[in-house]
Amino acid sequence: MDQEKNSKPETKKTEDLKAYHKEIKDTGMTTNQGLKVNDTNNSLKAGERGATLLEDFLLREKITSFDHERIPERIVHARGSGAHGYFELYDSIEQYSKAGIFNDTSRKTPVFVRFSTVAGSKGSTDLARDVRGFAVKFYTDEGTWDLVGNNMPIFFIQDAMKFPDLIHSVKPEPHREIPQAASAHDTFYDFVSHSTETLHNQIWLMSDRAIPRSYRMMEGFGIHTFRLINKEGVSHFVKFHWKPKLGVHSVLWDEAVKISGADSDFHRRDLWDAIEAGQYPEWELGIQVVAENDEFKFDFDLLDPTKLIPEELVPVQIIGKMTLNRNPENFFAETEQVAFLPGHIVPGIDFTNDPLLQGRLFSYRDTQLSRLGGPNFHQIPINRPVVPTHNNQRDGMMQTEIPKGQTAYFPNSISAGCPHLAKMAEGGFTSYEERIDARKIRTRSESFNDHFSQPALFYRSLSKWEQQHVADAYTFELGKCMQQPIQERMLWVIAQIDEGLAQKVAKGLGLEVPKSIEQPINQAIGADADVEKHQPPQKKNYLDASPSLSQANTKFDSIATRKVAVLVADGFSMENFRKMSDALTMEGAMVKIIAPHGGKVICDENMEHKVDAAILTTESVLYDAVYIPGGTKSIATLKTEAKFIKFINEAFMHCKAIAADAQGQDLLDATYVVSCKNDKAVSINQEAQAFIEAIAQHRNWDRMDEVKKIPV
Ligand code: HDD
Repeated sequence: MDQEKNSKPETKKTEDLKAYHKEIKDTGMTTNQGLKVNDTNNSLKAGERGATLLEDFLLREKITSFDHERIPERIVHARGSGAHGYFELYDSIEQYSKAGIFNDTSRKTPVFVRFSTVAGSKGSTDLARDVRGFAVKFYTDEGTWDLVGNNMPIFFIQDAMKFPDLIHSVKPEPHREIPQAASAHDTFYDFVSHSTETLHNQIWLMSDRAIPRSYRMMEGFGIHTFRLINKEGVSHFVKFHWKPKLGVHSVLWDEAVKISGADSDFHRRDLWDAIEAGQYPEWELGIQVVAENDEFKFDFDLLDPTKLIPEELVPVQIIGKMTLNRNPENFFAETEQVAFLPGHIVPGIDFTNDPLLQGRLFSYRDTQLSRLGGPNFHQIPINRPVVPTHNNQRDGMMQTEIPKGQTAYFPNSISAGCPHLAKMAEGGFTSYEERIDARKIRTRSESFNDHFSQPALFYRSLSKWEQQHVADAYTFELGKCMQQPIQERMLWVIAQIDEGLAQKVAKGLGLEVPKSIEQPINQAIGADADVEKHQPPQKKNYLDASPSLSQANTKFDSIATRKVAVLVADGFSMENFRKMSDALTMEGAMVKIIAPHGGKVICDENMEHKVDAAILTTESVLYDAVYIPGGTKSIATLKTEAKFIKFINEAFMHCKAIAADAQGQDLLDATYVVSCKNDKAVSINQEAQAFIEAIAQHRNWDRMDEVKKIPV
């Protein structure tokens, strides 16, 4: 891996991008016209203290360029981070799809991936409680395929027509532009409580999935049911899943709030650092396949994007792996300008009539026109396919190509019919010929009407600690609502998911769960209000629980890339530190030295060690575990610094693994750890292995009730 890391691994796409790289090394400064510049600090003036002259083209070029540096941020998913990588197929799935990417196991298909939050602006915190975008651009040999998904397997609404309402409700309220990057406010819950189709995604939003530990530890989902089309033209329904090799892990809300202050770029930095360190993030691609004939065998509609297919009903088949191995050269040129369109598909993949997907097929192209300035956004280097493109589309803002020849129409004879059409056998795209016998009608299918069964399935499938987090999240979010009728309406809808959950939240809010919904609300929003229409007399229970929905059943087999804070001062035990540090780094963990000051710290073998962070500049929430090596002098110093005590207490409160050597125990005795010495994730004077296993478990949730007493 090291060799690969040093040489900065290339894909066909990163090779292609090199043609556009601009090295600014050993070069003099010029204007955009190539004129050598010898002063970029002073404008041209009429006399030393005189007015600046209009003639000053150097000033004008520099300032106008600066004035126009910004492009409109994405209306949603404005905050994001990207990386390059590649996708490899394990086994051909030609029985389902004729797509080259799904047939040819020898290919390394280049990808560019952008992760994002949804609601916040470009500069908002990474740790907002939010859905995360998971958009993958595959540069395939048959053209570009974009799988534009999220880290949750379902969406808030069933029809694209409602998207502007959903987004307007969650964005900062229009009169005072508050709150930033937060769903915890009246307008969002006003909308949610009136549109019960949102409840499934809403309860996922209240779960730990909304506060990931890392982009590298999230699942991704294509959400919609798509089609796979094989060589015979047979269609199968498919749902796409990304499964992270590191498992699915989250932070606690208390951490999220504090990380937002300590390092609001936490996820961006984490992704960048992991790739720079050669710890390449990996996900496996899985598919759930349903034969056309089985379309109606489920208790929900496959075209309804607010429903998932439980993995226990249709298992996920793992078909390949994506590796991210290269950071972008330039954030704006690549991550900001990348344009994902769900309408970018390749032969072998096709759409279904999911009404949310259908609307997206329009929206994404449309948004790039204003975001990237015109119809030629596909010519921006990051958006260019790795295969040549030829057609008769011409001109427009920022045309950077020079199409040669006399013709720009089809059919033509002047250019010998070029560009000619590809026959299907030559890979020409043909849409799946779906039989349709329909009336033109503006309505929602009855089969989409069950809004409560799957949120209830999700909640039932969570572990005790996950359920507690959901209750806490609802209490927090609704507690931030100012209007009691909205809070009560939400309590009523939550009660339709789970009565016990509603009671817990109501207690936290100091309210009662209403027995019914107030009439005036329904009148105000019309007779067709979802709240009335979609109350099923009984929730369907086609599965008691779906274990795959719970993070308690994720992978706990690795500590790779976990950050371990080592708390030291001068005189710390080098022998103990070396043993532990070697064991941790062998397993791929990142060991960070935290000391009372920056610069260097000296161990008991009189060696200098570089300090990674002075205690004043860092916070416990930025690490996964804490280790305290012995050394009498070191421990004595740490004990006198209140922030080290707070650091340990916080890690303990957040249920993290803590290890100390015999003398380190002295320091732990000054913390709340003293009250839980038998805790399975506290290892005192034990072999490194015990600590490693505790870190791999991510958290010790058994501690959850006990640590609530800690006043940090
Ligand atoms: Fe969307 C961006 C994911 C529904 C309209 N969306 C955007 C991005 C992701 C998603 C990951 C960011 C892409 C990037 O990194 O550049 N969106 C989804 C998913 C949806 C979904 C998983 C439902 C399953 N979106 C959706 C609907 C509409 C949009 C129904 C409109 C009708 N989405 C947009 C957009 C954005 C966008 C306004 C903003 C920037 C962009 O497209 O390029 O067009």
